[in-house]
Amino acid sequence: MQDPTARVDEVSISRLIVESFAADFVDSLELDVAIAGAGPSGVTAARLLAKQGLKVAVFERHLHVGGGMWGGGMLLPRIVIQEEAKYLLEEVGVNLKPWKEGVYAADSVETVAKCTAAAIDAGVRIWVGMKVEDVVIRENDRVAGVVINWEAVSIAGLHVDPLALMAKVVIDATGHDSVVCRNVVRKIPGAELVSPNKAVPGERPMWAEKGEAALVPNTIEVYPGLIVTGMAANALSAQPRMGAVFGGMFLSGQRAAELAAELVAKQG
Ligand code: 48F
Repeated sequence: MQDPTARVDEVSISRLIVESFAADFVDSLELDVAIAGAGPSGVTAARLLAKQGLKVAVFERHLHVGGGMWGGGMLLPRIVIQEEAKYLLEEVGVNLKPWKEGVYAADSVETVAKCTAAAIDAGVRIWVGMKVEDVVIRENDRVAGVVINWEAVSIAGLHVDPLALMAKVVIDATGHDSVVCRNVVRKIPGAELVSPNKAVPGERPMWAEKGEAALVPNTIEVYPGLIVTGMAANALSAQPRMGAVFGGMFLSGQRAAELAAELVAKQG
């Protein structure tokens, strides 16, 4: 019998990696929906859109997905989920432990793993180590895609031009920093987001219940072609942070998916 290790010489390993990456990445250059950030809101939006047959990719600047979920509350790996969001976790197989009426505990590692796996199984491509650094615009300054670069390039401070790809809709799921929205405000003169002073005011101090309640109503098309979800939505509307309670993040991701699907359908 042939030695199976004989097939994996250095050149064939390198060729497989480059060719396999190139084929999948080229397929991500024209998307229905591009999502910046692989936290709970971004991954949930991605999964629900891909389930409807839309072509979706998530760009995550870190090498790991999951955003703020891993560390639970102060490194204790548990997150809190409310009744309203329970089904979004149960449908991906997360085990929820009832704590008191309408409130559940979830293992943060299990939640990240299962939400991510379900998104990939639904057809989402997740590109890690890639940072969304800008948007592409078209007529009337409509957001029409994203500009990406390696996060490692930013860390090294190298002057390297980015790549860009087109998307019918872009979702800012970058969490507290609202990176995509900030770029739009900074670069498009007169760009008017939800905030009355046209800026991104950032989140307010903690008020768990108020912050949670604000997440879904603040999940909107904030600029033509750009939807904001998760903590980015609260930061844009100067709403409070909420700590390790996550139901609102998953529900905001679901709302972002509904809005994005409507926008994609309008564009045909
Ligand atoms: O922060 P994050 O988990 O965002 P989220 O979905 O959820 C917020 C909660 O985790 C938590 C909270 C709950 O109480 O307040 O913070 O709103 O995930 C955001 C992801 O976006 C990535 C970042 O590394 C993280 O994984 N990210 C940030 N900037 C960029 C980015 C960027 N420019 N390009 C790509 N990814």
